[in-house]
Amino acid sequence: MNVETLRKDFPILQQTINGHPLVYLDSAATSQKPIQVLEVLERYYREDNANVHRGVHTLGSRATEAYELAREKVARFIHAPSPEQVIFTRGTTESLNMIAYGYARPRFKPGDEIVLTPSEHHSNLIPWQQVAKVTGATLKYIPLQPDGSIRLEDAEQLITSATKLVAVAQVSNVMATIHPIKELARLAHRVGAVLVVDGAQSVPHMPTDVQDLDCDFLAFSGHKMCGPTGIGVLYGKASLLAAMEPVYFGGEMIEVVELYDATWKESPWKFEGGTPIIAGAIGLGAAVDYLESIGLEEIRKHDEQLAQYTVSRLLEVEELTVYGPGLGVERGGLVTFNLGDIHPHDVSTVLDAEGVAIRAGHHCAQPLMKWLGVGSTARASFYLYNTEADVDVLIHALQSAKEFFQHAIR
Ligand code: 7TS
Repeated sequence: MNVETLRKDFPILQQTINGHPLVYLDSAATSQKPIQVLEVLERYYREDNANVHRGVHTLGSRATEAYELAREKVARFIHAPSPEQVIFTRGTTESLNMIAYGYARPRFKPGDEIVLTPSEHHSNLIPWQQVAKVTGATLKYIPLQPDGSIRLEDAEQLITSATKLVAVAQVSNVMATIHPIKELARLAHRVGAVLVVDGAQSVPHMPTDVQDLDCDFLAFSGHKMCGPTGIGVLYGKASLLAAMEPVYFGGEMIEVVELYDATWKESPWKFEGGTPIIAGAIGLGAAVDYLESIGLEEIRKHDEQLAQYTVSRLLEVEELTVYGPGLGVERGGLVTFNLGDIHPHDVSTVLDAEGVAIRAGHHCAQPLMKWLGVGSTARASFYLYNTEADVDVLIHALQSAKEFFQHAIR
């Protein structure tokens, strides 16, 4: 993997911000898009644009073929047994809500339990809170270790015959912890519960094999993996999707409609009511092609190395706290930190003046911030186009920020 060469695929990176070359360290929020994806999107709108699954005209057939080909590509990418198990959604948030509305709400009752971790993104937390409120089910949390990991013994104790659903992010968007999905699947299945995996921060960064993981549902977003915004995926096991209710009712998802009733198509179409996200799906297919041309093993190795390098360099900065797994312990491609008692928004603003883009805030994980005992944190996150030189600029900018605020305080 030659980072210098592939950086040329990302036109957005070739600019200066506030007089400095852009150093983009916010890919956990959204990744940048290569020309290979931009060109496919433009070509689709220029040459093939039409609605899918309706007309029999040539453009309609071309658009439908391209849309369904994208589904096949995504299915292969995550090793789904069939493309019919890949539902196109707006993103991770919508995918998780669809499981909550279509699977959990009609089934759960008082006494049932939903098991989560306290580090979940709000998207994998609030839908389950709402399910609990409506159905009378109870939420249980697997306690976190200081580095954000969970102990399987704790999970085993919490996942009981009352458990109906376990929902966990494969990689935490704050702690960077990688959770043991296969083992959690085993624990969930032992008691007849389903395992929902939030793959927003894992699918873009490592090989994904849903059959090997044995997860029941997987949710992820296209925009974090070089694809466009507004497209995501819900994968489910075939039997679960067959039993699950549609969430959106309307055009395209029906079989027969009468005045007082209607029947649905099979999965995935019964879940894709209305004109689907055609260009988004085709763009995601192009993103999958792009990532596969580089190799997910390579990307994983690169992101991990860069994250480890960042942790080692951040530890050199006085008064800086790094959260998550320690140096040398496997982590996702991001590092969350705080610089003394300087507000992360101030850190981020000073860094932006030097062309460095990081995220500051609660990262849509307020319960986790409370657990960490902070209001917010700063976070640098990486992808295939980042280099050690980017990290060096970050460290230099952090040193300047520290000096700036120390002088300002005195
Ligand atoms: N789950 C995790 C673990 C995430 O990191 C995110 C987005 C989501 C779910 C929601 O994804 P969406 O595409 O539906 O919005 N995380 C972040 C982040 O860390 N910074 O900005 C968005």
